[in-house]
Amino acid sequence: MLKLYHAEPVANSLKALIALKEKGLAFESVYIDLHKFEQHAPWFVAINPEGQVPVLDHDGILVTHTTVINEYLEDAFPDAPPLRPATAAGKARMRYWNKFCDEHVMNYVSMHGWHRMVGVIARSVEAGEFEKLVARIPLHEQREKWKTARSGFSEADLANATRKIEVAVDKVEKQLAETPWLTGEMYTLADVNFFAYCGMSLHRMFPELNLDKRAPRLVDWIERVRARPGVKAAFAMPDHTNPALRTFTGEAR
Ligand SMILES: N[C@@H](CCC(=O)N[C@@H](CS)C(=O)NCC(=O)O)C(=O)O
Repeated sequence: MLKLYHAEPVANSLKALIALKEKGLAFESVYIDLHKFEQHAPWFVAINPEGQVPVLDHDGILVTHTTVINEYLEDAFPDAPPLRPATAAGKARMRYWNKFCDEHVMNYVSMHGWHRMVGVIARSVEAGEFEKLVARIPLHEQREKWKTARSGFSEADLANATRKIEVAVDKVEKQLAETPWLTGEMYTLADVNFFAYCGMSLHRMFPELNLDKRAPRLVDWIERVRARPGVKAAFAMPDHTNPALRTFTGEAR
């Protein structure tokens, strides 16, 4: 029995949802409302001491961190359609891209998302109440991120994040000149990873990148990923985001 604790089909939640849907695995969906800070509630922190979504529960085995979750699904369900190459070389290429997405992409797109969206949520909470909510966030980095979201990220940090995203866009464009998917001939967890963290929101969040001109292969890749039934099914999961805050979401569904 599989259960996924997740939020909207965006970023980390989307990444795990796509893998489950692509593999055709039935699962119980448990929605965690980030707008209500449910991820920091004691009952949820008992499930994930880091107070973040998503979390996979497979017959009582709790798995956190999306790259780990998605590879766990490959190992635990070998008969489901694979999203990981069979060869050692293919696996290494996929993991190289996963590492790149996790270390050099996620936090930078996330910073812009938090600046535009989570900041609005953080500022909607009254002062005393906000401090109480922050005090129960288990990870120091996340506590700081919530505080910064409330006060606003610095222009220098945002500019650096944009630079990192530009580097990623150019790097992926270069790879797609060589191979149809990030890892090679096969659509893998690396494509899922870059799409969920970056690809899905590029047009909407960074129109100034002029993507159609700068990275036409990436634009085509985004369309190919979006067209996949598993991706469509993941996007069809409930989205309770306030429409006014949809900087990450919306366009796709
Ligand atoms: N490295 C983690 C990151 C998880 C993460 O950042 N989750 C976000 C949602 S996209 C979250 O729970 N944010 C709410 C918070 O940190 O308070 C993963 O890959 O799962």
